Amino acid sequence: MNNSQGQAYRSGRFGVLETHFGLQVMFDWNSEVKVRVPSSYTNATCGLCGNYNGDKKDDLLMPNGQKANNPTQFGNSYKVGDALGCSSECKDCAQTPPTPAPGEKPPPYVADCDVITDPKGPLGDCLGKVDYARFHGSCMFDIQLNKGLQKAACDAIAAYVEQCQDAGGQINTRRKKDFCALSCPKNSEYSTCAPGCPATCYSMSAPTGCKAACREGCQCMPGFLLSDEECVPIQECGCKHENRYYRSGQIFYTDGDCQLRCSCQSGIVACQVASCGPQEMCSVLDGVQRCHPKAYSTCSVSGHSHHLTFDKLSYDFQGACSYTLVTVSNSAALNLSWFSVFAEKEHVMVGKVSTTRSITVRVFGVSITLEKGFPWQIQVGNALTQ
Ligand SMILES: [Ca+2]
Repeated sequence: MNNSQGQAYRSGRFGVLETHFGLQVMFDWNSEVKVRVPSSYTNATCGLCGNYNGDKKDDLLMPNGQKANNPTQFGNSYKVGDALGCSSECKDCAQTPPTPAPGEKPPPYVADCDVITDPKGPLGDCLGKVDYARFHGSCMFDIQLNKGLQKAACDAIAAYVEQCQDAGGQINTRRKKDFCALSCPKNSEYSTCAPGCPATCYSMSAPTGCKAACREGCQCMPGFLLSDEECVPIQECGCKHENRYYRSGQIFYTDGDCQLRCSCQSGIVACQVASCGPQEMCSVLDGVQRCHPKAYSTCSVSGHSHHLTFDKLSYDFQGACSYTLVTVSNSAALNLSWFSVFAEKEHVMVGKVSTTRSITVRVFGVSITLEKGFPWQIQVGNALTQ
């Protein structure tokens, strides 16, 4: 995928793939997936995300056009392949966390949460500033629910650290290679106290008068600046045009009715005459004026396989194979770009529930994969990139 076809970027805890025709796929490398399509795809999709025709009652249609009797039959009808250990149903579907019997000792791994309550530990300064008991309680709950999975404790501790830093608390290095290690995106590095308002390509320095508390997290390495969400070498910063910042490669319009299409290339803005498509309108969205689809709809899969279709039907499907989340059913007739989004799911918690293991997007003849366990990495074809 080249710059004019779309882009991949990081947004908070999500990796985002976005194409020029408005498809947006987000994955948190863990369990949450969001697929957003523009309204031009109305009545032109099929898959676990439904047919996007505005009616949630007919979303459980199988590829043969028949209505499925239940979500399991529906889910299986979009199965595209078998993964290792793949099975279509859970043995004993239950969603509740384990509760220890009265008098039973908690398992030893709950000690991962003790960094929260340790007055001599790296978070000792937080004790008097934040309701530490509440955070310690949710940390213990989460790690038990996940049967000792360290990441559950790490997420709970990160939430505690965030509150603590907001309250003016100071933390010392607490992440180690074997405990809650954090991998930072390209050109950035971990800091216990990264600037709350970092320097960007637009400002070239931290905004003056910024009082935001510093944050544990990733910060751009020396010589790099934030260009939107990405750390880029200073010389690869985008363009400043009429007091606005545009990323290198970004397309935008500066007139009121999108008749002048501009792009930022190597710090230089070039413009040409243009107009919006029939399903689009010229408007300002997220601070940028350009041709936008008249509407969007988002389908999601979250947590333990809770599905929500484009038409807002919600259902649970615990299959653990590969499935088509969405593909274009009518691309030639409506002159739409073709794409497909596949999810590979796996069983967790002794097969009781399933969760998303990887997401693959096929578009413009390439296959792009985001896989759990490889945070901040994206596989394009056979090549792994950051
Ligand atoms: Ca529908």
